[in-house]
Amino acid sequence: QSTWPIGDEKTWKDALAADEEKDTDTVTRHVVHHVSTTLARQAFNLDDAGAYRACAFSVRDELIRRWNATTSYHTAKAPKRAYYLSLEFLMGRSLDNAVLNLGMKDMVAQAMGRLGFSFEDLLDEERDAGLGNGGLGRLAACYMDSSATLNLPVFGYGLRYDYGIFKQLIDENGKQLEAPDSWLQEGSPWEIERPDIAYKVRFFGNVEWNDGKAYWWGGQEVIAKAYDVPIPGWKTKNINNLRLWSAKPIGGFDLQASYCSFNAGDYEKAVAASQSAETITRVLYPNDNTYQGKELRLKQQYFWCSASLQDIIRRFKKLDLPMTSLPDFVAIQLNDTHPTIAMPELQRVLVDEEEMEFEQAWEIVCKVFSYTNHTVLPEALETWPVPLFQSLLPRHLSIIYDINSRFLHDVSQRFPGERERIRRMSLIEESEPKRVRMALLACMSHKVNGVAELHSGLVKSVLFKDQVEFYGPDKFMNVTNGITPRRFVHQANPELSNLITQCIGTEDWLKDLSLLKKFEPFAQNPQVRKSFQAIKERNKLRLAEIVENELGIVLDPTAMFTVQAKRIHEYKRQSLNILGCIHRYLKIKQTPKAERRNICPHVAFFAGKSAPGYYIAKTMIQLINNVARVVNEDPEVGDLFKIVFIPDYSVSIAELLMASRKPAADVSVQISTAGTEASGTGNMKLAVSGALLLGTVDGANVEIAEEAGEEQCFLFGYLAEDVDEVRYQNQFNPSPIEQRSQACANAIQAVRSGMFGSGDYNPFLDTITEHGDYWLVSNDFDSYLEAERLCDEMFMKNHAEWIVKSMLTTSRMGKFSSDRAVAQYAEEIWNIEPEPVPEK
Ligand code: NBG
Repeated sequence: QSTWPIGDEKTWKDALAADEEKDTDTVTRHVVHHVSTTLARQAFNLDDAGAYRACAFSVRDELIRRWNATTSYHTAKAPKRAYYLSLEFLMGRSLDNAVLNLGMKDMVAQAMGRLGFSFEDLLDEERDAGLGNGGLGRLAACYMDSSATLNLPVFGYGLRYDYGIFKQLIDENGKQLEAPDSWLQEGSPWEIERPDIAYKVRFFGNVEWNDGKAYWWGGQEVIAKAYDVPIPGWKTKNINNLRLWSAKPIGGFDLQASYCSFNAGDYEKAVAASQSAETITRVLYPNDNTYQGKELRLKQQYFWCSASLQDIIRRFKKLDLPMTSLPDFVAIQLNDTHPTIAMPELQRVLVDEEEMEFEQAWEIVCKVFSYTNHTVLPEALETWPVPLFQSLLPRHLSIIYDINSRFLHDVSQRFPGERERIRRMSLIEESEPKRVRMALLACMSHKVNGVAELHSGLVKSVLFKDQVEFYGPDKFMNVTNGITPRRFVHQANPELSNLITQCIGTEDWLKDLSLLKKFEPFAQNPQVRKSFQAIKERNKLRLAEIVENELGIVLDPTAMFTVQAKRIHEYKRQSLNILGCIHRYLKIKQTPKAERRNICPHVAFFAGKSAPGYYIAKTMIQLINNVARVVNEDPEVGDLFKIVFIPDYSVSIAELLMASRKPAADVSVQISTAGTEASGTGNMKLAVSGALLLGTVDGANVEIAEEAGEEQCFLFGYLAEDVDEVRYQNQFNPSPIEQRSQACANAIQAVRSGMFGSGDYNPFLDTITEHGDYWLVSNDFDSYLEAERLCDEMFMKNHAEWIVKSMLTTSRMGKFSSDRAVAQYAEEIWNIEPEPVPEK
């Protein structure tokens, strides 16, 4: 920038330079400035909440400064960019992450100290941004962090829900209650409102044809307004952008049509219409791994995709290039099938607005998009009823039909006479009513990936078998998930982070996690082993204190802490865990007093939410809480066993449990039925902090065991390749449950006997005993108990070895950094390069 648009160049430059200077004094002044201006408050009435906000605003200023620099550099340079479309971004808290990434933590903590506040306390004032359900949303957040860290020009697009994932409360009967999460009530300091960036989005209406050209008109129009969330990377000037759309009515209350003679009725109609617009981004759908075919959900999807594409195309058009160059500048990643409607939408724009030939346009669309599949569970696969599509998005439906007829023509050329194959591959399912198969549409993009080796294999061999045969195998690949070591080790487990840095002599492992392997030799160093163990013990002690203060349960911090923290789902099998707990309880009670000292003391932690409408999962939560109550109050059990359900699991609670400002797990419980958990990422978070894996051969567990060495893990259960057959037996030729597992039958019997209160647990228990045990709880039960037994034995009798295994696990988790995953997307799918903002 050589010319200054206005005023005096020197004045500008001096002021900008002065603004860039950062030390404790300037930070203190900035915070005070925000207290008195932004918050309009004074020192004497400033509480922690106010101090947090002022502090956050001053950190945000720094983010925005660097964000501006990145934006103008990238605009000038115009590199190819990747756009990550995700309906969920589970960001959690931002303050600690921002100051660490900016390298300002000490400065800011000192400044707040001088002003009379403890920075650590202020961190707890922040509300989580909970704009996601579980792994899929947190993965998107980790990928944003890694993209910024790697200086990659990646832009996120999502929705700014007024209400994020509900707050989970547990009532006196142990049942889950849901309360709204009004996270924006006090406003968020981490977003920048952009009234200047807004697009119109149309729904419903009619399609008319004129001269072979389609016109889509009428219906409802709403405005998508942008809110930007700056994403800092670790030790880089680059700050990326996450753009979230909020729905607004056109022109506020739409009174234009009637403003000559509007009356009370019109006014009310206008207010209602504006509410209907705003409803679109009101709330996040709280389902994880299940599809719910609601009209409003499809509206959310189209609203978000249309706005994002308009924004992407506007940016591209500044380059003044023909539309055919779009794939050289734009890569769009579909995070699951939720944004698949963006494909026909881009086709609509290219054909109807840019007047391109249909075939040529579709070729461009396929080159621009790529798709990540996150599940093989049939209940999670999106298919939208054709009548709903027809009414909400009539032009898109006709485009999909066009694409489908061309596609099926090609299929029938390749596989003549194979009508069954054509029926399977059609984008339209011939059900009543007909349905649009979003995953098959997404498969027309240029790359399709699964999220762990095992999962990607199933994607190819089961889910998209026909598609692999048709398109060839090159389109289908694997990118194993990862997590950001900044948040889940450095920030969450600072003591461990420091120990690693001290041992290997550099902090570089935080941006090249493969360097963790240099920590491995220290597992043989007794001094370091002691420090490692001491850190774990302190973390467990702190977690125990929190549990005592918050839940009134007193824990023995030397007991083995097992953690299963994730959404509550039948396939994730909290069932197996809680029935295992019941077995343990019964066994303790049967063991003569004198022999009880041979029992390994245990604390089983559970955390997770159930979808509000998922009856069986809610029943499992109730059972966990009521078993916990009975066990924890039984004086005979004492310190031998405690069960803790931590309510309202969130990113912040994950930081606490897993890696944690109190990373406290000894054992990571990952026990999904083999072949059902696509990857899992909690397994990675726990493993880097040294928890040993107690798990099935599923998802990323396979690769974790491969990396850590199987000797470090306790694996059990049927393998994915055998599940179908066992399931078939269970359903069509079942043996009595007692034969599959006497221990399982006993635990179930104990529940039915009323030992854990009179809750109605039968619908859940019957899934195991009466309805074919689809998830193989009884079939895997005994081998689960055996794995637990080995685990206990080592923890009790050979704790020194346990610590070595724990250290080996930590040092071998280098693969599971989201940096590695994102670099792989950048190179193999998006074809983009790092664009670091140059030093001045
Ligand atoms: C989830 C899988 C997890 C996986 C995350 C992130 C969906 C549809 N899938 O196993 O269940 O770790 O995606 O890839 O939410």
